[in-house]
Amino acid sequence: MVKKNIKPAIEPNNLKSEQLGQFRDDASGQLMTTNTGTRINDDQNSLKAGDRGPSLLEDFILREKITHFDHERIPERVVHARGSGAHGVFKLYESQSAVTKALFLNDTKTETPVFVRFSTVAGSKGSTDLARDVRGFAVRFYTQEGNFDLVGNNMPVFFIQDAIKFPDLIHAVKPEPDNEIPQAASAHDTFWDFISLMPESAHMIMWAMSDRALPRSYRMMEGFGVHTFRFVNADGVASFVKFHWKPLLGVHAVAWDEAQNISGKDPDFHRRDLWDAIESGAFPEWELGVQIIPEADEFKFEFDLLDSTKLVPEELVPVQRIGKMTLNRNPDNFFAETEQVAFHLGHIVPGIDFTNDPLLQGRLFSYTDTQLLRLGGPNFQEIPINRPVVPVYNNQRDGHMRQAINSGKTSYHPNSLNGNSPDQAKASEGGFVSYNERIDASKIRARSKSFLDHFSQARLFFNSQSDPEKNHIADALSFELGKVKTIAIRERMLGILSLIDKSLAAEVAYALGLHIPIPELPINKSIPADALVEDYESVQVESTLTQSDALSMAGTIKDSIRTRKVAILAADGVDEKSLGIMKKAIEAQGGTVNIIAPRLGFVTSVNDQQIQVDESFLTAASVLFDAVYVPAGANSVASIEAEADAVHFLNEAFKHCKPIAADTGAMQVLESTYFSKKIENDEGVIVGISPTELATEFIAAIKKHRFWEREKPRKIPA
Ligand code: HDD
Repeated sequence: MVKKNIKPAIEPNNLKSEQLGQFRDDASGQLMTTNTGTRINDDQNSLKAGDRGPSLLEDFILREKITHFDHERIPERVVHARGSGAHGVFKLYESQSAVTKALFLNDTKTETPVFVRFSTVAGSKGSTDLARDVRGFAVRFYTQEGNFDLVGNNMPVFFIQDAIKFPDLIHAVKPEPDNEIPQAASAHDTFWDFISLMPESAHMIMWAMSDRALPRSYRMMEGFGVHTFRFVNADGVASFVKFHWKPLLGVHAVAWDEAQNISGKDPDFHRRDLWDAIESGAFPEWELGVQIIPEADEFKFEFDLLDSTKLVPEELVPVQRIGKMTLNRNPDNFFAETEQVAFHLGHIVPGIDFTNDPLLQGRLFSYTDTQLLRLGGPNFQEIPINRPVVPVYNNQRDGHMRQAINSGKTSYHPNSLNGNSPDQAKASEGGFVSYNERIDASKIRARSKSFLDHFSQARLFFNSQSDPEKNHIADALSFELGKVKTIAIRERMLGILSLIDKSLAAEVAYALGLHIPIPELPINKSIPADALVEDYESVQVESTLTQSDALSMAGTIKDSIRTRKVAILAADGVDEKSLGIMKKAIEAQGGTVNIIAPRLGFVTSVNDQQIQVDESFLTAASVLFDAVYVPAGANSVASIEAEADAVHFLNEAFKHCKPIAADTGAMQVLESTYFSKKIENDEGVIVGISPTELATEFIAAIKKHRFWEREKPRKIPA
């Protein structure tokens, strides 16, 4: 009888995120050594033949140091190269055992450690955070049954339906190959050339041109698993599932003009925001939501659940919030953790399974393949950030940089020399059993006809937007297509837009000075060589749902000013009471206040108090803040008014629709702005009331985030 040697699964409550930190190294108070542990006596000088002589090859310290330095870089990710990570925990509200047997979704007592990496898609590793782009939202759950990676985005749909088009999409959006221009931007010919020939991207383009592509913060974005996945319960019953992340701070955006300015003033804006929030203890939180669709309902919808260019409207299948993720610890080392983390949709646990979505299926190949190049070999799972918190036993051996010292003689299965260990786990022992899906089909290279309606959900999205959001989409398209040099591409895009919404197409055509051509269906030049055009003619479906509130950001949570940044403009002679009341009121509600003055150091108040300055007008910019306040104090007010950068600060904040408040004694500053005549009618400019009332009203305004109605009302040409 062969002896089984199966180690018990780790006890849920022993799962600690510190387990991931067992490799952490702290050099504080230590002496310097070489990599082989020899203590270094002189790290300032290379070994030479005489103090003015040539360096010697013998210098093992110099050679080791330079060699390591020469190899410091690894290839950046081919997409999502720019990112920021954080550790945290996931806590389940209620057992989901009815739909999935995944233990981390059954056990409400365990806090499952997570590591999250947010990213942009198109730009290089050092590019700006504020590009108009999709944001990656990749979450690793270190569960008691192994790692589960939910590698999603902040938009619920994707540009393409089949993974075979992914290299084309990315080649088109990346900087153009001849001159490597532009960095981190889709506003160029090759991107729109491709998109204008790919009507399946129409829905995603609406999202990418919307304010969702310009998040105020990673902490204020939704996340989506995008594909339809499968849940399987202990009885083997499967249902379809869509994953959502709902931020507790609501979903908020910046203005496009603002985004472009932030890219200059602070290209690390989102990275800094995430880092600072966690350091200050204002831990970002999201609820995990699921839309569950019984298998029997697979064909109940007007779209195909396997088509990643479609979402399941929340009105049709409500999102149930099943748990909460809290990000509570910054990485110790960017490279070791954020850069080396290797996400993969194929990192999955029993109770969760794939569907036949052709985009998902292709991804299942791509991620491991990409890690082999990026991380240099097959042992990347041994890197601390990639290790599961449960033990790993198999017969995989050797390879570059192998860390494990596998003992014993056997590295094969079956074996008798080691009691047949490690042995396979039965389903009852937690072994992963793929869902037993019946497939009866011909081998065929084709796209299902159920994938061919490309416009109804693009229209649903557009129709669900508030007026300011619609205007922003029209502006974004006018900007992006305005940067496209080839007129035929602009025109082809107008044709596509006219199939989504005629008024949108008309507004963009007006901005571009073009007429809308009659779109020819299929616009898709990418149809297979021998395909019948009729087969590919877009199947025009009119969605029965004409509007979905969940698709607009207008109705999002606006109930708190927690972690919002308020600028107070001050100079010598500031009235400390007028400044202090506001500062205290904002901080009491979790907002942060920065005093901005003509120079760094201190300002002296009207009663000779020294007030610390956080930033000068030289280092600060209104685009880095959510709101602005000008306190009273005759000399301070006069200096601010005379400071061109201060007046610009206010003008820009107004242009970007931010709340602005001024003490009655500071009105003269607002009178020097371009918006002085509009103050009376503007809900977001708070003036003319007592300091305490002012604070209350200002805080209420900050909660609303933006006063978009301030923007010019549009007249869309007929
Ligand atoms: Fe992907 C990275 C999300 C389609 C191939 N992808 C990557 C990351 C995210 C996504 C968030 C960054 C992970 C991290 O932070 O390290 N990708 C998506 C989503 C998609 C999608 C939501 C569609 C629904 N991706 C997609 C396709 C392919 C890839 C169709 C290839 C066939 N993605 C990759 C990749 C990357 C990657 C090349 C680059 C670095 C990496 O994987 O680790 O394998």
